[in-house]
Amino acid sequence: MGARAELTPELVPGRSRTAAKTAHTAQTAHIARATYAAEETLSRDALATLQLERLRATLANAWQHVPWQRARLDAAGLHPDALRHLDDLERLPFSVKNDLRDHYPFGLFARPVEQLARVHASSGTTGRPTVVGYTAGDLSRWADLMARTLYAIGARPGDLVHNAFGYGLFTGGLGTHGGAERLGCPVVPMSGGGTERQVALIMDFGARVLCATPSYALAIAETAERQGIDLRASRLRLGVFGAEPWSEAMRERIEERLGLRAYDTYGLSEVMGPGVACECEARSGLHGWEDHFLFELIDPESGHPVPDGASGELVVTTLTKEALPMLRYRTRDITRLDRTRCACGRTHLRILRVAGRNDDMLIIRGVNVYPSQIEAVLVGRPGIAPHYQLVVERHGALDQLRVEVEALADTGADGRAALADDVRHHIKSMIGVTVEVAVMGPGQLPRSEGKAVRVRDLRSKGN
Ligand code: DLL
Repeated sequence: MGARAELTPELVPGRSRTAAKTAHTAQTAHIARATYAAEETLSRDALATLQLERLRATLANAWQHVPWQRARLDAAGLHPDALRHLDDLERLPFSVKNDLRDHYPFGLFARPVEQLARVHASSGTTGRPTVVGYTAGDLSRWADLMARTLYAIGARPGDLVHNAFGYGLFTGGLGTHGGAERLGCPVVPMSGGGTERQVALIMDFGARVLCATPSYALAIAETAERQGIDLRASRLRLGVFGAEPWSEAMRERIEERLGLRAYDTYGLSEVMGPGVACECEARSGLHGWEDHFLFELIDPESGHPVPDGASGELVVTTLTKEALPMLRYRTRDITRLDRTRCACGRTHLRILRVAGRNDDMLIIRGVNVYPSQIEAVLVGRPGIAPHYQLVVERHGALDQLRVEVEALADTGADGRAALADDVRHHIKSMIGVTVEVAVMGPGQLPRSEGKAVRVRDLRSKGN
């Protein structure tokens, strides 16, 4: 691990908390070159050498221990000893979520179950769950990467971390927990739910860092406001938010209502969990930790690489996972890559904000729409609360989108009709799609306690 700089700004005695928070925000924006690990600033050449060495070891691990991987590697003529360049990996076909499902539960593991330290799994609401495993070494590297992630956003040893990511089979809670402990931060292992209690403990314990899905962070803010508690006056300074797509507009709302600086963090259980990529203080994309993962961006239709700057599907290869090496895993997440040097001094590429999943993209009358694009239009519109749901229905041969939003206050039928007109108009002019808008009364839409369910697809039900 490299040298660390101590940057924690203390509250200035005699100044209001809010003023101190503003000072902190200004200060963090100028912080640069403070890293948790020396690997974060390796030269590109050194990074490529390390990646090649680790990729060889990963292929060897997969080839020796996972019959399915061995067959694929052999068929591609990619015996681990034959790997000369990182690009050689392109000869190997992609792997997908169904490969994990087809080998349920442990068929793609490179270690027998007795040698594992932990197992996580997806909820399995749509088919068999995908099961992922970790050796003790994997858990330790995960904790390091999550500590690196927390450090990158400005958390420092001793900062109290309120962890509202779900604990359990979901990787968010325990993954973040391990990283906070590794960094030397005391953790409050809240998990999701019990929102009034979350508010009380944030206030009483004086948490400095909040970890949650962005939709749940907003639900916490709303519950506090309803209770007459001003979380902006709490000790919260930093937010680590992720596990679902969210917009810049949502970031602004969350920062305003919680009085903290909000950072985006990305990950997926198939390749590890949270801690795969994270924004730094520059907030101009998420550094993908390239000493542990290889990132590619492909055209989801053709599978061919897309040029830097263009949008495509992220493909990830693990470089240090022992229990479950994943080779060329198609994430379905649509993003862009930025390989230019970041102001913070880190050399790892940046993954731009994930717009959404390929499989969440709606095609409404020929227009491709991601829920996060609708969110960007809705959040912050006057009179509208930042909660929404999208209902997709089929009328005859045409797919129709109903956008359900919530009025901030009880405005009566006329007020609701005016709000609906305003939202419909802005969605049409900014995204180019005609939608139906239903304005509900305050508090009528469901609130998330984890990953928000944004889309209700009624098409398969014959509507
Ligand atoms: O959501 C891991 C995680 C936990 C990441 C906590 C960040 C914070 P999964 O449940 O396997 O793992 O879901 C992974 O969630 O493929 C994306 O579609 C989506 N996702 C995760 N982070 C972001 C993000 C965790 N920052 C899937 N922005 C991924 C947009 C995200 N989508």
